[in-house]
Amino acid sequence: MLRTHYSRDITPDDDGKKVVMAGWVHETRDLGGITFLILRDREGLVQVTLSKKKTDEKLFNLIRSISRESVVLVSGLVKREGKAPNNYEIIPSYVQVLNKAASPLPLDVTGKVGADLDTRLDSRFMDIRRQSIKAIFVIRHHVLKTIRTFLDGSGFKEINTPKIVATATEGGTALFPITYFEREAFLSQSPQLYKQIMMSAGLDRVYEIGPIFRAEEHDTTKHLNEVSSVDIEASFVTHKDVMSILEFLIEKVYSNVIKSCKNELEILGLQLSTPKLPFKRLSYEKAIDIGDIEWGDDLDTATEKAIGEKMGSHYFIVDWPTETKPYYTEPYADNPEICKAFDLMHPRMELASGSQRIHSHDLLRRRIKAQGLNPDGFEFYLRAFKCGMPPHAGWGLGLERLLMTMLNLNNIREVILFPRDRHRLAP
Ligand code: AMO
Repeated sequence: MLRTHYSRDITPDDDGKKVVMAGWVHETRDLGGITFLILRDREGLVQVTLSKKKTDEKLFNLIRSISRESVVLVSGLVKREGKAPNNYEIIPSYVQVLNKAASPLPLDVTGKVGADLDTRLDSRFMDIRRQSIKAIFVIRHHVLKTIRTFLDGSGFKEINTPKIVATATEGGTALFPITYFEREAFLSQSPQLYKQIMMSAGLDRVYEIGPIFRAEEHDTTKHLNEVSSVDIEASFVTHKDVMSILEFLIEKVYSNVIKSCKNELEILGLQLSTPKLPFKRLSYEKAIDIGDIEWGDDLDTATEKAIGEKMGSHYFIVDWPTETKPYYTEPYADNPEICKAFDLMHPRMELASGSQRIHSHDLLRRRIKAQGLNPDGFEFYLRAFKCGMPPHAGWGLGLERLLMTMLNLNNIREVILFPRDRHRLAP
């Protein structure tokens, strides 16, 4: 390893210690007799101080002329210094330029010069060098880690299902067709059918964290064409059980981010509080009353906003009209007009949807037909229902929506490294 310490690993008590640090030249400040090189690594900033009198002339001149964002290695002694970031500085004995950065740069990493989102996304590698942007992805890492730990602890096994598929899963949602040798195939809209098949396989509780592809032509601040989805499916449970799992998970994600990401939240200027459990349950019937829309209508953005303002915090919408939900959703036996489906809502938008699934082969086949789909295309899926399919339920949660609402960001593109949207296919 080239470095011995990250900037955060050092404290003023390390005064006199010899360290090797590596990173980017954030800034240089030339005060004549003294030059400060502000070195940046993933964890923060460190001040490297060179005095003209005490430094080798060649080294002093090299640092004065070094271009911003060049990559350097600094070897030197730690010195307690109250005026420096984190109250210490480095007195270097050796500086090596590992790679010189071109100038001018496409973005200003210090954040003094603003840039619009498109420019930032075009140069994402530079954008993420900014501490406030990097903080989002450190938090994203902690959210994913929390989800995995929580689901592992609740008896779920992580699975991976194919992303190249032959059938639509979510009915109305548009598909991306691809050429698969001589045949037409699609990018997967959801692991739905495969996670259900795993219930017949007896894995009992599964989860997947992976991409889903939606070809909808949305160009909004909350839609992407490639989304990171957290999916679960569980056997011998009801939709109410998986709703509890979902709300406990959301609570855990918030509380773990508050605990593990203090520094990142401070950089982002955020004070998070954990949402209170249990989340309120609002029936679809009451929701359309608040939103002033018709039975059978989907909730548009304005309606979601109106209801969200009234609800104030996370909530579930339950008991949806059967016709509005996918074929795999189980209708109530005593009132088949409505079904055992739920959406998890943040006051700003939908975060997740799920349901009790139909586990009867015959009913499922009828529902596929009733939605105008051809059951022949679903044979690989229907077969699993003929040979011992337990009752089961599950949900899919949009990771980017969870993050953007938690971090109070306006645009979903802020929380994904390389967004895919209507206009963006690179980088
Ligand atoms: P659904 O289609 O509601 O359900 O998707 C689940 C969640 O995924 C997120 N999401 C999106 N986020 C950003 N941009 C998009 N274009 C987008 N599309 C979906 C949302 C949404 O709530 N198979 C079911 C889940 C299940 O029942 O298990 C499904 O895919 O946060």
